[in-house]
Amino acid sequence: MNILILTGAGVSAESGIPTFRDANGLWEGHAFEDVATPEAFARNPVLVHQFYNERRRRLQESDIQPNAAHVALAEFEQACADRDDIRFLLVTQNIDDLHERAGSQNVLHMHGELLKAQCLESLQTYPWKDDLSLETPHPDDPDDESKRGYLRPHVVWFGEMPIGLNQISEAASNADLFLAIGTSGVVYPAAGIVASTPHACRRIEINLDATEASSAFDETIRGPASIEVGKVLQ
Ligand code: BV8
Repeated sequence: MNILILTGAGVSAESGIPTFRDANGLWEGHAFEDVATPEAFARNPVLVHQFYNERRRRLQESDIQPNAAHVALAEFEQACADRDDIRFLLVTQNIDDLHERAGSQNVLHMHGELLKAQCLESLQTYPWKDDLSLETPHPDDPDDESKRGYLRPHVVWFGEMPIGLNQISEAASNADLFLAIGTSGVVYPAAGIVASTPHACRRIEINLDATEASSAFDETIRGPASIEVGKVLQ
């Protein structure tokens, strides 16, 4: 039994992290595509760093905690790990660490991670909880003034190649069960995963509202992830 689960911003909504749609794709007057793109970073790195510094700080505030959906997914992963006849993969579009904080061991962040930084030169990533700026010393060479500001958020921007696409398409093409949770099915290639599952795969969508992808699913469950995910996975 091969199980593939895809989560989106809706799974973190009840933890207090606004979804992309709730923010109407706008942040302080900037369209995400104008802030979350490599061109935006080249044009205005200070603004883009500010955008992610604010989100990184907010994510680490004490009131932001995993919710029952994150916990149910972590417990389900553990139950699958104890069975050698089940292969399980959790793919998330989210850049928060709430799946990990709920206990999920093996999370594929296809759009990157807010709590990591990436070197613009080596592309190496580093765990990162602080602000980033053009003055940030390089972790491997903190005394080398010429290497300040070499770090970017380890986040996949619009127009950039998502992470793990080969692993995701391999899991999708072999899936017996595909569960999409809290995603509007707007952003590709994540939104296209459901279409690459085999005909025999059972496709279930758990989402508050109907989405652009709903018609591709065998079953659509309308309701909050914190309630519906546990019911489906039990
Ligand atoms: C790519 C990190 C090429 C950043 C994100 C023009 C130029 C370039 C590209 C494109 C273009 N036009 C189209 C594209 C493709 C583009 C795209 O899809 N654009 C959209 C806007 C049309 N995609 C890309 O650019 C991707 N890269 O195409 O590269 C390529 C492709 C393949 C192979 C080689 C090369 C890269 C996309 C990744 C962008 N980065 N995140 C950051 O976060 O700052 S995307 C970002 O928005 C999130 O990560 C997330 O993925 C997305 C939001 O989607 P959702 O997670 O679905 O969230 P949303 O708010 O939309 O929906 C939440 C849902 O939850 C709602 O339906 C709501 O009803 C529900 N909900 C709410 N509360 C609850 C709930 N459900 C249950 N319970 C609740 N309580």
